[in-house]
Amino acid sequence: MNVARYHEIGLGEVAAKVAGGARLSASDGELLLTTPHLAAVGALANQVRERKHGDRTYFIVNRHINYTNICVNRCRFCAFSRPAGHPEGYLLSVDECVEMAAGFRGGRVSEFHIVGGCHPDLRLDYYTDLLAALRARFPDVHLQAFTAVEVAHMARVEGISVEECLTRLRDAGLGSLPGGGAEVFSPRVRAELCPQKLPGDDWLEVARTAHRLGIRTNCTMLYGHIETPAEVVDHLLRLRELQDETGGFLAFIPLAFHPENTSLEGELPGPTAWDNLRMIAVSRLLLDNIPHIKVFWIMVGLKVAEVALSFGADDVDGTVVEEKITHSAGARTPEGLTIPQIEELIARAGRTPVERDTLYRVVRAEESA
Ligand code: V47
Ligand code: SF4
Repeated sequence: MNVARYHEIGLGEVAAKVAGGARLSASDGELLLTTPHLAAVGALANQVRERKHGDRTYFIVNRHINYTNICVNRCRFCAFSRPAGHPEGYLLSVDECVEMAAGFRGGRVSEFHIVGGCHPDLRLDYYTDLLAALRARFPDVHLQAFTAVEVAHMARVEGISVEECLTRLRDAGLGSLPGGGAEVFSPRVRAELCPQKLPGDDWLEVARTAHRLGIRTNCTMLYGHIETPAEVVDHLLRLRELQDETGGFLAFIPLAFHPENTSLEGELPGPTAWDNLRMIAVSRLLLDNIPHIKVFWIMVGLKVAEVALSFGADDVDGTVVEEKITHSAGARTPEGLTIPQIEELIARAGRTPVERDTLYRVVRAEESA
């Protein structure tokens, strides 16, 4: 798309900033979220994506372990959790988690992604025993475990600071934190959808503390519900500010809301493919200091994931195998992909698959295979 065309559709100033590598403002962000010219927004994001990563598209061989669905929070958008005492509530013992992980070990795995609800009674020993047992059994597998929300919850139950809690988790084997629980930082959205959840400021503070301790983390935003463009921009810019301060975020993952089986089913339809592509593109453009934008294929579907690789995304997450959070909420995607399937998805989109580890070190690239 040429410069004159960007001017014609009102994106001339933003296009000039993107071409010159200048930082975009909040009002640029709102413009990108509201312009009808999605293809232009995608083309701008693709410029940044290719400048940073060329054709390279990352994936990881990982497995998800959801140790409990029992949660004190009861977020309105969640179909996964159950209150304590509910017949469908479950809590896996440490041995059961290790057994599950061992069952996954048919092939090579480089990461276990471990998240669950905020269980009312579990003490810190459970979490540290779980990490230590997995580390002892699978010393070469990175443990990406517990969102900032879970960490703050376990620190509160244990009566210790978040710093102390993270230190003990790290000493037991924690490698990094996944990015969940951020939702939208806006107090209005949180009051409406997840009033009991950790406030946005506190989520950022847990991430700040983790980064100070040398623990890398991801970050996310749940979109496609009641958020406004201004609230999306505010969320992204607060992440960008923290990244300027710490440099600790590895990747940003926009999470597409799935309404089925939640209390919002029938009230909200969830995002369209158009919304999904726009959110990938806008996050690539605003988050100039976060290295990777991940399209979580489980949430947006395989076809949108392919297109997203030309709208700013450079990572498709992983093989996963068993996914409960989005599938409880009606996702129609498979629960996992094999390595050849994920490589094919990336190749079909005209990109080069690169298998990475959690910290984005290259495990295997097609060029060198
Ligand atoms: O924190 C809950 C969200 C998150 C729904 O860090 C929902 O690499 C959609 O954070 N529809 C968990 N989303 C998943 C997550 C994640 C996923 C993949 C990779 C990474 C990473 C992180 O899912 C929760 C919440 O924000 N969520 N319910 C729902 N109905
Ligand atoms: Fe609990 Fe997380 Fe579900 Fe909220 S989204 S109810 S914190 S499991």
